[in-house]
Amino acid sequence: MVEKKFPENFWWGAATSGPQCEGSFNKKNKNVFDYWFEIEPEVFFNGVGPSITSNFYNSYEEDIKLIKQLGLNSFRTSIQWTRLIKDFETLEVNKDGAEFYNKVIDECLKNNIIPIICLHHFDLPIELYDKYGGWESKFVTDLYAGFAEKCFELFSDRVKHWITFNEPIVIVEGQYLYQFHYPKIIDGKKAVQAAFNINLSSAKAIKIFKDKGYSKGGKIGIVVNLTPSYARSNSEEDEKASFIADMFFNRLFLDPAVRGEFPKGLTELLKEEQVIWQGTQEEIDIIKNNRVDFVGVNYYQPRRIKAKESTVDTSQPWMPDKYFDNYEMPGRRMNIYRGWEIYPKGIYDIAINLRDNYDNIPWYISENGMGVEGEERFRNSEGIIEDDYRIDFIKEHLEYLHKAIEEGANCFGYHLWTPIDCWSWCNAYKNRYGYISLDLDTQNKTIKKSGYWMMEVSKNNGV
Ligand code: BGP
Repeated sequence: MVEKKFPENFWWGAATSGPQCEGSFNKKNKNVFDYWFEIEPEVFFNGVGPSITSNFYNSYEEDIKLIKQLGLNSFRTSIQWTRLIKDFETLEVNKDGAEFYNKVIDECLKNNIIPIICLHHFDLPIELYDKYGGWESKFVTDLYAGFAEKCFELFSDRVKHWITFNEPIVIVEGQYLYQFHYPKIIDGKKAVQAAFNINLSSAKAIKIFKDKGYSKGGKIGIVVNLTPSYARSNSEEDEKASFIADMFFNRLFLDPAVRGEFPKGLTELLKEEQVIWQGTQEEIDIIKNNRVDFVGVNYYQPRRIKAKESTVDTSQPWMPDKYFDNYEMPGRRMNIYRGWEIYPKGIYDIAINLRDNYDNIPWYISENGMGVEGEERFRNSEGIIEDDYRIDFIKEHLEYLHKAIEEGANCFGYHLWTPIDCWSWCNAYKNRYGYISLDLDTQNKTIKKSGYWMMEVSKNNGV
């Protein structure tokens, strides 16, 4: 029995990215991960790099058919800057790259699947880091805008939903704070400048999209990973710490994208610390005047925060962690494979926050999911992986999402990460997320129990 119906035309879908499903196969230029694997392969789980990943480059037709078979009506992937563009400054296009993305888009449309195309999924060209310092550089914001324009020019006759960046705060955290993306720098001031420049890049792409008429019949948004910030207690100190963490990790991108401005409290704090970004009035106006049409929200885990207890080493460069400590709440429910807390109510809290504080902007869940190691042990005699834990995980999140929609949240879809098991950066193929399993040796793809379950959910438009 279907107890919870979702709105008409709800997006049932799944998301992946170019670097993670098609990898570097037949690519002429390298991104930061391609390069990092070349110099430090041992960092990547079992030494598996981005060369073929899930073979989407060669098997996109079969893969899109499988996605169709799940009953999904929408699919997000990304265009790799390093695949499409041969020369980042003249914007000379690599013909193979353009042809590949044309075929992927056409195949989606042939199968009645809405393609949602992202322009940046952690995949900065290494050349732009080496020459200009990557996101630290204003010049790179123009190169990115040029790349975005090229994508609109080539594909916007068919692609009607664009995403400027996936999880921009993760780029900042990974590259400049916590060392999980190359170049693994620890430098809060550079992190802050990169955050400003990525916001500016996104706004520049939106400006081109709107000014040059690509927005006719199309929409553009950003995907942010929101980690609702929960204070350990309602003491003033814990609440303040949690408020600051929220400004840095959530609102640093959400606010400029939707409201056109940075949170005041955050800019004041960064000024006081003398780590505020360099930004001209003209740049601030570009951000202000070029906001997103919709938001994609990736939700995996909450952020639990307590007032700072450890001492801050003032001889070290400034870090946002100066104001808070992470809090390990006793009894929290964990996904032990990924080390992330499972907290389905977080999705409800996000929905209500967007409803009440962000003008109820249209949004969708662009990623949610559960990465599990060693799923082969759950394969039954008929060859199907019985991933009941994933079904439970999705169901619980959908229930909270449904409740929020009933209460007026403007959510128009739910995408799982990911349709087919794909490459997880440094974790490579350790944890599997898909509705469809991948045998890495044979590249065989088989639908999991959760995939069969999703067929019913999408058919019934509800759980
Ligand atoms: C998000 C990213 C995805 C994906 C997912 C799962 O942060 O947008 O690219 O990888 O998380 O995380 P992971 O692969 O690190 O387990």
